[in-house]
Amino acid sequence: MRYLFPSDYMADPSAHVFGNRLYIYPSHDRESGIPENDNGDHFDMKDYHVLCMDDPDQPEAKDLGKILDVEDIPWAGRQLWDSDVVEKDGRYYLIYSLKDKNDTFHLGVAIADRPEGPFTPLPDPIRGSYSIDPCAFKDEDGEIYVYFGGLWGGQLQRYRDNKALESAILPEGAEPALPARVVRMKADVTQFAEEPKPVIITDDNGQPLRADDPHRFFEASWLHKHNGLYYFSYSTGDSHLLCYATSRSPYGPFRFRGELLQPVVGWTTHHSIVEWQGRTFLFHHDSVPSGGRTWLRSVKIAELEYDGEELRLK
Ligand code: FUB
Repeated sequence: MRYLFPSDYMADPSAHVFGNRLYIYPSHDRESGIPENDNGDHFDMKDYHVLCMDDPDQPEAKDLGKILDVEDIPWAGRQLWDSDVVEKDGRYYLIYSLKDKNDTFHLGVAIADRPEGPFTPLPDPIRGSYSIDPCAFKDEDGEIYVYFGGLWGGQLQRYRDNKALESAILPEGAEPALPARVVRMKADVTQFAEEPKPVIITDDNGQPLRADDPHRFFEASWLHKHNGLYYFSYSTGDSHLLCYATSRSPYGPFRFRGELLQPVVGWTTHHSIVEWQGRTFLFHHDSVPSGGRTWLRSVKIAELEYDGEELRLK
């Protein structure tokens, strides 16, 4: 494991290979002076940059500069959190998390003709979108699915059946854990094509993971496909693990398979997984370089390997 961009704080790295290059779309952490709280107000990011690499073994990633600023987004309130980019027909769609002027998270879309941007934001958030942490996955048949959701500051507990609740409900104990959501995108990649569905993660007996299971979903969805199998990976939040689960369908249900990463320094753990030049890489972050300040994180790379269907750090 090594740090990829020591000269600035970046987090939540979403990596993709477009052409011969690997692009990393991170959150751009900064010191805003807002005190740390469970609402995540201290994660007060204002813009996105894109990093790139031409070789997996190069010592550092290169910053290609700013690709979107919160001031250019008409519906913006505050806090640009995790994002992801998907390519379709030669155009690039940045799907991002942002609070509106009522302090409610939604997902937005910004479009570019090149992976390095600049990205032009659409005037409104995606209709029916809520919560945070979009992962945009393009399947082999060209369909694009977005996986999203995050608890606590990510506001997922404020929704049931895609409708806002009057007050938040967090399942407890033996109740089924709150699931991430998956939704297929319309052909123009700007709106949902259907109602989001729950991403159910089960144990070996087919039972949904319980709310008190340390392996239950919290935030940071990622989806990749290997040998026809869909791998859904995610952060467990307050138990600080990165875990994965597999399915034969992009909609799941996904069977819990194991832990990918043990807790890192810093409260959050977040990642992406990408196959590049015949190898598989984990991009993630920790807060070691900032001395443990959870809101000032640094991007890292590690190599993964398969053992049959199982995935683990190399
Ligand atoms: O970067 C802000 C938030 O922290 C992300 O959206 C979460 O996944 C966590 O990493």
